[in-house]
Amino acid sequence: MDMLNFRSDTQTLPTEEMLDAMRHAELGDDVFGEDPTVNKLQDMAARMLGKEAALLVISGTMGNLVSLMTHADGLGGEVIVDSEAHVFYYEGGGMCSIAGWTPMPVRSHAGMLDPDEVAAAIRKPDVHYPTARLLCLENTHNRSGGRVVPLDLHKRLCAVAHERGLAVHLDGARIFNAAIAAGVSAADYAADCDSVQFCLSKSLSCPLGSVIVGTRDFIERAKFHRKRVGGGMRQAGVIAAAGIVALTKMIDRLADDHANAKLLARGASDIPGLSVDMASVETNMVNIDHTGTGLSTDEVVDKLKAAGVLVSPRPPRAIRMVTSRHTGRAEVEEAVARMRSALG
Ligand code: TLP
Repeated sequence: MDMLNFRSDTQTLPTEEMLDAMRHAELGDDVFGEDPTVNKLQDMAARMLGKEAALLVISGTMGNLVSLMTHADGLGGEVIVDSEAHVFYYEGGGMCSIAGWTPMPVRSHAGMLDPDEVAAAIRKPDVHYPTARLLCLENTHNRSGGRVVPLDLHKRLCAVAHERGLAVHLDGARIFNAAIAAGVSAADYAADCDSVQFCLSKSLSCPLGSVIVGTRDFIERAKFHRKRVGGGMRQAGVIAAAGIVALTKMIDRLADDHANAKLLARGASDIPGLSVDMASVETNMVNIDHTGTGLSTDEVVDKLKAAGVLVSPRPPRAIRMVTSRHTGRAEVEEAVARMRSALG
């Protein structure tokens, strides 16, 4: 076997069926709303998430940014956001510098925000404070190792925000992983949110693309902000065609990635120097603590790379491995054997 790539599900390649669909897609100019394949994908996405309308964007980062620009509506204000959330941690500060929000970070605990801590972070209107207008959630939660926020906690967090007049945006980059693991539907999570962005790339295997869903009015306004940041696409049906395959064929198989992540976690935790909190492995990610090896995170990443296993650093004490359709049971078993000989 060649290099085994567990860095991220962002590295998945399109299926043959996606490539065929892209080749034969019926196309038009989507800035004019005239690409039939884009329109079909957007209708499908809105239906699946139980929302009025949907908008195709280029990436998850653009999905979050355009959603936040739309909620800001030129006014900005304060956004309550997990300090471990992707939108705060990994998106270049676009929420402040482009969308105009002032973040009020609240730290989650193993991926879970505490409704009482969120409530406490929402300050009463006062001439000194930016006005709190938005709560950002993330599910599955990336930095905690793909943890699933349970539906009842998710609903309580949305209620805390709505009771105080805040809107809720969900970064559901991996919402279908969350739904499958929780045994509910993506629409169940979307129901209490004002906007959701989810990725067609990542485990669903599209080469690119994310979708924002919300009310018809929200999506009309989001279209304006997408254009402002250069995301108005022309014959985008080539992207949407792969997205339609993703939504019809690639969701049910996510359970395999979750089972393989558990197998990987069990194998890794048997290697001296490595440990995994098994309860944290709920979807396709595994955060592995390497403290017992006495090595730095970079040293562990380099040793594993030399042994033919690509992983992501989570300094100072961990690496992250993500399963996908390219890393099935055989690849997981081979990776564990390589890790054992590299670090043993
Ligand atoms: N996450 C990537 C890296 O950026 C860290 C990864 O490898 O996991 N929301 C969440 C929760 C994400 O995990 C990501 C990507 C995004 C948004 C951004 O999506 P893209 O990469 O399409 O802009």
